[in-house]
Amino acid sequence: MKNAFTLSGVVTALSALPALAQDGLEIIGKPVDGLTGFQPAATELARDQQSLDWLILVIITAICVFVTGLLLYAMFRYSRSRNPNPASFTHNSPVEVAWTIIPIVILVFIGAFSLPVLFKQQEIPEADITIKVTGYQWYWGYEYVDHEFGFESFLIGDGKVLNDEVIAELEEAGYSKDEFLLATDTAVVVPVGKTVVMQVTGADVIHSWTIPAFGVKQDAVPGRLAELWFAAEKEGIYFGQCSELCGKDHAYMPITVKVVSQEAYDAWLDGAIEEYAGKPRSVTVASN
Ligand SMILES: [Cu+2]
Repeated sequence: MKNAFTLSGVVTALSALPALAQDGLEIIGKPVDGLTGFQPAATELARDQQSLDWLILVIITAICVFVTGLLLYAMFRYSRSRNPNPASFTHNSPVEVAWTIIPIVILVFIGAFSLPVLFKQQEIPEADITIKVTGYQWYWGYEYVDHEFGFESFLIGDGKVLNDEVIAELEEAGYSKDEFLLATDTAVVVPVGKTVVMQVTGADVIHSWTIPAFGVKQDAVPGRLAELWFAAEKEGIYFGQCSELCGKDHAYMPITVKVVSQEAYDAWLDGAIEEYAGKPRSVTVASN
């Protein structure tokens, strides 16, 4: 194995294109064994969603504690032994008005915080970079539409066993065995801080494209072009997984997004345009 690692190191150093975007990138957005909760928020959208989640968690916890307390009190205070003759009234207007008005107020309060978050996700801003993503059984295809090139992105390994061969493949692509089932052979590369609009569709059945750390998820429906947007704030590697059951290999079509500096992005873009025969960058600049 040692030899394979050394060899893979050399291969990584030599293969300029994939390694370039990877160098020094920290893996930020990925599930971690034994942890619960959210992945670190890497966009404003994800931060908003996580704050909203906390707000609602506080509210529902308070309601659960209150209702449980009332139940326990009623069970104790009005048990048959303590209260042999139950009251015989049939209604209580003030209480009924209160249990109608208070939930309405709580729901309006939640809506006042949740609707702006929803609108922010759904109102697609002007894009710095537009990428069309197509879900296939069972991999993703990406098109950088401004530059007219595209590529496909497959899971590293066959998803079934993590053997030495797959570990070597992962190492070669700059990952470790911890990224098995998450890492892909090619990745979406975007510059940090730029507004990226993803146009999401499916080629065969419905898939769903997501990066949890960005707070985005969009069904990829054949025949429809849906959109999502994000502006990642921190350089790093982020993973997602197809999130709509799409057939037998649904679990084996992960998503890798690398957020890199503008310079690294430009260099990657030039390499990708060359490799995938896209439209050179200068053409787009001239037409702006
Ligand atoms: Cu799927």
